[in-house]
Amino acid sequence: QTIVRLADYRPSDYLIDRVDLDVRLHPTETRVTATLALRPNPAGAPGAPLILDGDELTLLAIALDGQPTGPGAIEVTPRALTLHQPPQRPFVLEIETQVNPSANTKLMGLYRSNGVYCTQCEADGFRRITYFLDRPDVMAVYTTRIEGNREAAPVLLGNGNLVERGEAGPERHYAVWHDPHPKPAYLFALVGGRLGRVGSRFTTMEGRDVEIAVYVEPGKEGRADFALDAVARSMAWDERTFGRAYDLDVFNVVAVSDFNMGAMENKGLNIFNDKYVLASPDTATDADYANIEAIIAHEYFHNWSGNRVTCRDWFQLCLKEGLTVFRDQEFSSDERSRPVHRIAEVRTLRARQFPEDAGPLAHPVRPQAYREINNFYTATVYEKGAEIVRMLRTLLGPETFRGGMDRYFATCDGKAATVEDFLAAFAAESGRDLTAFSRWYEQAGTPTVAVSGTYDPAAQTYTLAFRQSLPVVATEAAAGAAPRPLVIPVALGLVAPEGGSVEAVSERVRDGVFVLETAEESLVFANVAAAPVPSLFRGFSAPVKVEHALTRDERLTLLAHDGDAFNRWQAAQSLAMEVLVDRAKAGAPLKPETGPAGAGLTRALATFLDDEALADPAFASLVLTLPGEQEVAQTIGAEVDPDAIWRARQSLRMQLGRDLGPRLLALRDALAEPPGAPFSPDAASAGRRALRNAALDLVTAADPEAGTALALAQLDAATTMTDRLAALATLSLVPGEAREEALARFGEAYRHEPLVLDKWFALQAMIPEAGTLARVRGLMNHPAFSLGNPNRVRSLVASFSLNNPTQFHRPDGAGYDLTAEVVLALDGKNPQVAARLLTAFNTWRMVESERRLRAEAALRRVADAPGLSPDVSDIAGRSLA
Ligand code: B3K
Ligand code: ZN
Repeated sequence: QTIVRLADYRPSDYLIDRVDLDVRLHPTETRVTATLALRPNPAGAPGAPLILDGDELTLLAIALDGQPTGPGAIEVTPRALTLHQPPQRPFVLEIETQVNPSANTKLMGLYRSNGVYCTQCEADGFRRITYFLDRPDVMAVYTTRIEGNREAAPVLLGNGNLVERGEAGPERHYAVWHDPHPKPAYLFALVGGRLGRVGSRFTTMEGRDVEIAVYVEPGKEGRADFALDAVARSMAWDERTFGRAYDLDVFNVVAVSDFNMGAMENKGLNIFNDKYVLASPDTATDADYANIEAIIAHEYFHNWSGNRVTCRDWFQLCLKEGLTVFRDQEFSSDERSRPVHRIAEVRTLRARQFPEDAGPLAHPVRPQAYREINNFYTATVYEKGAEIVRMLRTLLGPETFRGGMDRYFATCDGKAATVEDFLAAFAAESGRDLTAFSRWYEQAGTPTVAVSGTYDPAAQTYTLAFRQSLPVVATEAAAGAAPRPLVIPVALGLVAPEGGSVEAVSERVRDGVFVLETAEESLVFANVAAAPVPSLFRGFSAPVKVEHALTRDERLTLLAHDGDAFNRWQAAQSLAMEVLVDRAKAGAPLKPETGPAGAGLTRALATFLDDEALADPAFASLVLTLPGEQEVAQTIGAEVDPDAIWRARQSLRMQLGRDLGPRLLALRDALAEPPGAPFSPDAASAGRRALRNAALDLVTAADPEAGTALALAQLDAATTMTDRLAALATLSLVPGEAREEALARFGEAYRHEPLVLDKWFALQAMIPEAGTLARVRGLMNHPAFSLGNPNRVRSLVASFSLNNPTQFHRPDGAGYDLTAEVVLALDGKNPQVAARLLTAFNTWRMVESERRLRAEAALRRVADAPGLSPDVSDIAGRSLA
């Protein structure tokens, strides 16, 4: 397996200006005729052979400028078609290939999902449709003629605008689509199938009348309205917020049920995992609605950040992904609650990206080398990439940031750009040197910032001393190079011990932000009348771990009085974390404890609930949610015992449920929906449901019997999937007949709803009990389960391996074995999904030694298996390195 390095980038020797595709859809013998208008690239090597990428293609015919190629002129290998002496002037290659969409279980290239023909080309799937220069810096104008059976594929969709359609014989018809915007091959898409449609129109700020449509499985049109509306809201938001308008006459979204990831931003034809399109109150939870809105927005926003400005090479992936995640996060914050959304973002970052950055798969936001690019669609590239963009805005201020974005779009429109191009736009706009800032893209690992505060009553000064340290991460390209200090924006404020903010000044603080640029720095505030409590990294202003010596009382002050909602939540989290880490390290048996730490936290939460829960239930539900098991494991860092963490967390939940019980029950009543109230997925309604269900969860932890009764009643009365699933989740944690019956009834009721069964699979896979392993094995034989469908694998197996720490890390190693077994069984079918599942082993070095040995053995078994895909062998190799 060859390694690709950023340092080796060279422009393509040839360019392709126009692509005419003629695709004749057939279940097993689809024929593709590609007419490519090529020319030598002035920036390439003159006279070089033309090497077109290909993968699992059957070559039927090839012609150069209308003539058959002479003997020896071309050479075909499994992964390439080489033209040895291409003309050194513009020329046309016509290539006819055949592919088998029904046999395509990798779900890359052209495949069939439930009978629907669809494509996935990012990162390198276009080469599975035709021979091509399959790299993002080769951009062409595409015209696609799609022909298919009228019965089986009445709907034929392509990129761009529809220019022609008609009959093609007795049973067949065709459609011609033209996309005027030059694009890389990874943005190509087509769809052919029997699909239902909902549509609307949107007039852009430039006066363009756009037809928007969402295509779904026939009969499910009613579940597509929310996604359709989210498209229009995304279009309006991007105009308002970034001045970006849509640039084609149609915007189509198609939902398919077999999809390797969430969705794909193909130009004018976004293809989605149906999980992120279909929603109805009866089948989708509030979290589903929020995800749908966010992913619709994300893919739509790519139209500018990704499509109009694309990436020069795959090392620049964060250029489109980090930026677009930042944009979708801003959208959700504007459409919903900003502080609540920020907390959700940080929870994801800490649960997914921090472990990645601390484990064997750590890599810089812009990697310097890869073996399999599909393994780099990671939390680091996406989520940490978004944090870098957010820091840039914090450093430059919102106006300059917006100016920089405008400049980036203006200078890079129609180009395949780099991270350097992106930063250059902001440097030019702000007049600042962003060289040191750019290290965020190059250095892997989560920085730690240690802060200590000293008050000098005589001088009336308050000093904050900062020290940043970066882990040394050995990556493929930079083996253990010493990390250099990062530019870290610290949004901060000082809080008076009795509440209220301290108006202290320091010339190093501008608009509430101090910029830490060196390894160690001190910040002095003058005229401080009494010792304040520092509120640091407000809004989580940098993706770092903070070590500061705040006392418990100081944190309680922040929880009660900080003007920054994020840091109020953070104060509660850090109080809880301290208790959890202490208890986990002590390995205490399971009982609700009444230590002073626990009691202090409970009292503070009681006051908080009394004063504020009804005013902002969504925020309150987050304050009540303890740090997750993975986060506790990260904080402990080494020799982790997942069972001890679970017990610690469970004991604190029991304690909170017991001490806050009456309040929590009162809140449930106060927040009950009036009977017959219409459903709304909006953030406020969702927040009320979230707090009611968080209360149910804690009450049940303390009193399983009473909780079971409440949950059963809720299950019966529920009018939303959110409430029904929350009740079932609560029941799933209480062993016994009630649970088994409720699970059986739910499974029966939704047996024809795969997306709902996914939730049912996931719940059962996450039960923290030894019986879960057998349960998961059993469910793998359920008629609705299939290794061929990525959603099923993710909901059942990945939920077990990635979201059930005690059972994945079973002391006997059986959780590791199951995961390894499924990875190997899946690898031959769908390497991308198999590789993703294998990342569950990311934390294997952190667990205590007996588990570690078993995890390593399972990983080795995978690594040593014959005939591994590049995807799985890359993850296995790096995990063991
Ligand atoms: N760009 C796609 C991800 C493609 C993943 C390829 N393995 C979806 C997105 O981030 O919008
Ligand atoms: Zn994306």
